[in-house]
Amino acid sequence: MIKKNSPIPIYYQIVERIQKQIANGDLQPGDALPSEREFAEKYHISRMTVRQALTQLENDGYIYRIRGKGTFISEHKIEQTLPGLTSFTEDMTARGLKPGSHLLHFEIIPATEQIAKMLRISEYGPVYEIKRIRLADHVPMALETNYISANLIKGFTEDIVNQSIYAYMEEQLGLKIEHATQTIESSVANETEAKMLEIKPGAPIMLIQRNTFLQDGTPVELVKSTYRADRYKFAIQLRRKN
Ligand code: 16G
Repeated sequence: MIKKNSPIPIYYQIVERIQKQIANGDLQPGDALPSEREFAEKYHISRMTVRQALTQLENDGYIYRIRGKGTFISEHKIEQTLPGLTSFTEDMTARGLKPGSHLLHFEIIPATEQIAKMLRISEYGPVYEIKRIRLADHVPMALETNYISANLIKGFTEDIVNQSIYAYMEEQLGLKIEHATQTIESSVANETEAKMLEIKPGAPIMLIQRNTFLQDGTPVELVKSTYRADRYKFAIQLRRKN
């Protein structure tokens, strides 16, 4: 119940109440919330207070509004725990989602100066350029472009790269993928990205670049990914030095 004389602001009590209902499954993705007026009448509070609560929930990604239709509960964000060096296939499987890919492009190209430098191969050396839409339960989550030395990784086919690249490298080639450096930047989707990710142009995305290395230090991949910011979040473990 809403406590009017609590030191916790009323709008915040509403925020927490809705968050709790989402967490325990009483509110499911796609469920409609009552209108501002209905909320205000139900709890005997002002519409301003309701609006403040809904704005916070919207900014934090718990709900979204469609003009003329109402307010709805968002899909849960998929959390990827850093620093676990996991593959997309592992990430989705761990969450009970069906991983999938839609292969957009698969070609061996000559390495540009930058790619050659990152992969520590000679300029114009053969690299696979693999572009995939990554899906979770058939919903697009990310657009991913991998650059991988074709002299290092032999035998990629369209079939293989349409599944798990990491599984092939580890299970079929016996390679030990060990560490990676990764940067994450925020951005907005352009027309092409929006179309492929089934979001609106201008919607928030996360640009992720990963350089992955084998146990012996050999760079194995350079990956550029575009993740939907409405469906993905990254958790980072921090430890204070002592
Ligand atoms: C993840 C990695 C990507 C890697 C891919 C392999 C991020 C940001 N990127 O998407 O670097 O190439 O997994 O996935 O996490 P796969 O084994 O399912 O092909």
